[in-house]
Amino acid sequence: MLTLYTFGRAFGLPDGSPFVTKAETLLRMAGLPYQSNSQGMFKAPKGKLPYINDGGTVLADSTLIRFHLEQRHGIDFDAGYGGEALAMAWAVEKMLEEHLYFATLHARWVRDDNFERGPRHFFDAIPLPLRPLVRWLVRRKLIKSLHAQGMGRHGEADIITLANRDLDAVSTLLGDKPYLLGERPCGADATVFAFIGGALCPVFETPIRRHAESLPNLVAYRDRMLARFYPELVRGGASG
Ligand SMILES: N[C@@H](CCC(=O)N[C@@H](CS)C(=O)NCC(=O)O)C(=O)O
Repeated sequence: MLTLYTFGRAFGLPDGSPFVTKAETLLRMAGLPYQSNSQGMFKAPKGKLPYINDGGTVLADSTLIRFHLEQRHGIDFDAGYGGEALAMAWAVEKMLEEHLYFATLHARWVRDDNFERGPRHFFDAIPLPLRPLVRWLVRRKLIKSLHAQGMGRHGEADIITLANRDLDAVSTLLGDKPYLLGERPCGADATVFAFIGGALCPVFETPIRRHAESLPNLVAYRDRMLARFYPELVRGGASG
């Protein structure tokens, strides 16, 4: 059976990582049987999660995993959609992965209060004498990578402005449709759900989350996707 390597359920989300959530949502959309394994980080072929082992084929990166599912298993995530709509969906995916992602990383890892609520606990399984050092090293690496990427060079107010533009764009494009392109989910909905769900995560206090909460179609979309693909995570209709 296909194995998906994950961080594991966290913060009421399918996974602490939106990229893992995206890959798992694609598997659920495809209806393929799979098992999750949250012990795979040290063997990750690219040093990141998610990756899969599909009958001996080990493959990292959520988008490459999608292409693999399409090619190996004949899944058509975008059935019924074409042309301009799919080009727009691709652009939305990459905006969320390459732009909004870094703003939410900043909110979770740089702000002390959010770090204490969330990422700090990723290290809870490390033996106590080593834990503070490992936590400090990983946080420092993350902050350096944000600086190298560019988002980390902005002040918090500018980061919020930039992130809110992404949320507004998704909200406008979604409009009153149930899914990004229409009545049925397309492949990009796995990504939109993962990143909008992350932005709305109630564990983290951030103006980005508050802006997302002020866009009712995004909240309804997150709830719709959660109910459809993760009914086990829905408690009284909320995702927290
Ligand atoms: N392009 C990759 C990005 C994956 C990614 O950035 N994963 C992060 C978690 S959100 C990770 O594993 N980071 C661990 C590290 O950098 O050490 C994908 O689409 O899968």
